[in-house]
Amino acid sequence: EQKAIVLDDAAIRRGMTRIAHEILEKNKGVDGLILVGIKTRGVPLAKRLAEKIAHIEGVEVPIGEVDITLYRDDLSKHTHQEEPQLKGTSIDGDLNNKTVVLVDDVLYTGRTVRAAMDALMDYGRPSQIQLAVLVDRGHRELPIRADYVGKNVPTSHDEVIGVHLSEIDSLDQVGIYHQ
Ligand code: 3GP
Ligand code: 5GP
Ligand code: MG
Repeated sequence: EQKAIVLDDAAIRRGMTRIAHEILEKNKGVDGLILVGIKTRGVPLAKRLAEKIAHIEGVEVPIGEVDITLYRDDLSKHTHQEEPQLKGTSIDGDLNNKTVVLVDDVLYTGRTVRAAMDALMDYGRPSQIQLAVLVDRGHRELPIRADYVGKNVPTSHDEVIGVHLSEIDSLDQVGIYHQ
């Protein structure tokens, strides 16, 4: 049951535009940059960032993806259960000396990001890994933080963030839901 809309389509668009600018500012351009989306919804977000960067800077930034599955029945209670498992990675070329920006829709315990970073290490030694998320809902269980955040949405454990992206869900909207 939806409690509130936290980002509408315009707010998502503005947040992604801001993050694209922040990525360019922090990295002083696009040299050695690669965007890696975490499936499912991190992938269209990475593509959107690449499009915005291409528009701003006139350069196409490469994109990769990692697929990480969470083993659990109750999505909101995966805490203290099994670690997320790697299903697949698709990255063209090696990551040696690259700056990788991992992109995901929601950051929660940090375990998915930890698993994604682990997967990246098989592709070389990036000079840096950064993290961009549309929503940070808090409740970290690992020392992981995002470099770029669309919106911080403090949640209780019985609330979930619903992320709808037009590429997958036919509308752009982020809401807060009661379990
Ligand atoms: P995504 O793969 O598109 O990001 O985790 C699997 C999917 O379930 C995710 O989709 C995520 O959006 C959705 N989901 C909804 N609520 C939760 C939650 O509380 N925890 C997790 N891990 N995923 C959730
Ligand atoms: P973490 O591993 O940090 O606990 O959870 C991050 C992953 O789980 C993200 O890929 C994200 O898609 C998903 N996730 C965790 N909590 C939520 C949530 O409240 N809503 C949505 N949509 N996804 C979530
Ligand atoms: Mg996700």
